Amino acid sequence: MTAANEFLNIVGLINEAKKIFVVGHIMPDGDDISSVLSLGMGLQKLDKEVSMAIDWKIPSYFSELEEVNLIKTYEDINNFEADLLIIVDASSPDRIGRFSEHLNRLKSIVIDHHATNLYFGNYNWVDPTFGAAAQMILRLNKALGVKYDEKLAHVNLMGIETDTGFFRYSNADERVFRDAAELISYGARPDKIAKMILENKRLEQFQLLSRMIEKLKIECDGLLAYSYLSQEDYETYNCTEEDSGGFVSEIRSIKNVEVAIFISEFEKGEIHVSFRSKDWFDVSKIAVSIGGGGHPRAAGATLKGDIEEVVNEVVKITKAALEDELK
Ligand SMILES: [Mn+2]
Repeated sequence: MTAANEFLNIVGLINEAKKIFVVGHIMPDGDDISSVLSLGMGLQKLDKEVSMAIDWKIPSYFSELEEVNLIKTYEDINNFEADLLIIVDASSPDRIGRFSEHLNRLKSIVIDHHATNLYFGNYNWVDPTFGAAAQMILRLNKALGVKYDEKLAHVNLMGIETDTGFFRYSNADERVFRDAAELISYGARPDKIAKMILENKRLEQFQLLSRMIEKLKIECDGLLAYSYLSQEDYETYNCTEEDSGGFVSEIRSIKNVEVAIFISEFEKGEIHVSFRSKDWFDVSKIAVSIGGGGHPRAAGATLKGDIEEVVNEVVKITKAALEDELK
């Protein structure tokens, strides 16, 4: 099945469906929230009955965007019946949290741009050439005949802007700029998105950042940099996981660093590993090898165990892979 055929199948299925359930991934980022909202709001314009949901708390800096209130939690939803379950920006069933319970029961569509996608829906439109899942939603909405207004364009642009690192990463290709320009022509405001996400930090976040920098270590002649925060660190600075959202990118921003790792313990024994690379090292392979997924330049995994042990193990695996590449 080619991606183009699968796209046409999906358009047909959505046209036929009346009640549609749109689900994003746990630890939602800007692209995920944007994709859920853009698809959900688009389908509402077509008079579909839509539920939008994510099994995770939405980071508070997104709350400036009033549309995020449309996204329900697992607990909010008491009727899971739908003609279609559409999953966006998620590469594997565990990424949708408890909503994965409905995978075998409802007809499901997966729309994603992660090369590590497991094709876990009944229909899967997966295309890693897109910088953001939100670009795929733009195409889907247009194929469905959705008319864009300012609000829809604005939430749709958020995913493209955030997943390309505000148009700085290598995935910010010509198509990204064309899609962004189109959404801006409908009224989206890239400056407002950047301000909401980049210039909206709590003071406690800076104290947590300083703790992260204290614990920073450099290996492999400066090519690998990593740090971690334990549950105690978060407690000390009165912070939650959302406060450390950009830390892995801060680590990558160090001169000559190719691979950055940031490891955080949100809950005791529940550990999230984030990988980033700058130019050539494929971090998605490391992430997959420890049960996660992602892109060559940005990937992650969630593990259970003792934080210090996880840090040692993850650094050991990454060092070995990096040294192997350098041979
Ligand atoms: Mn994405």
